[in-house]
Amino acid sequence: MADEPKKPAEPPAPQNPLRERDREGGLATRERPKVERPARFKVLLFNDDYTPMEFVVHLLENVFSKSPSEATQLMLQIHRSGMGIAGVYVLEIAETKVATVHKLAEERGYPLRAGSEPE
Ligand code: TYC
Repeated sequence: MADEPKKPAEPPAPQNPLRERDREGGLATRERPKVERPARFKVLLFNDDYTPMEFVVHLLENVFSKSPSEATQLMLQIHRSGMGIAGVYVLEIAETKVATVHKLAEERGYPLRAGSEPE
């Protein structure tokens, strides 16, 4: 066998790509994993001529967690202007609130309408 020149030993391969990236990035420059804030949706309540004011106040207190005075003021704002924002939520919660309003109103025979739209 001919004498081959000895190659210097290769450094061990990185055990996994993550560790290699950590070493290169260093603590100060490491990327922060981006966590998106989930989209938010306004739940709107619409005025009508038939739903009793007390029922709307009751919903605003019990479905939308308003205080009695907030609920009364918001109901009057909807009554006067035609529409108001009952709350702002992530999509699934907003849709559930809308469905709850429609269910409770329909149970009483009231035509109250709610809807949701992106903030
Ligand atoms: N306009 C209704 C009335 O006079 C009260 C009302 C307020 C209804 C707000 C719906 O979203 C509403 N009885």
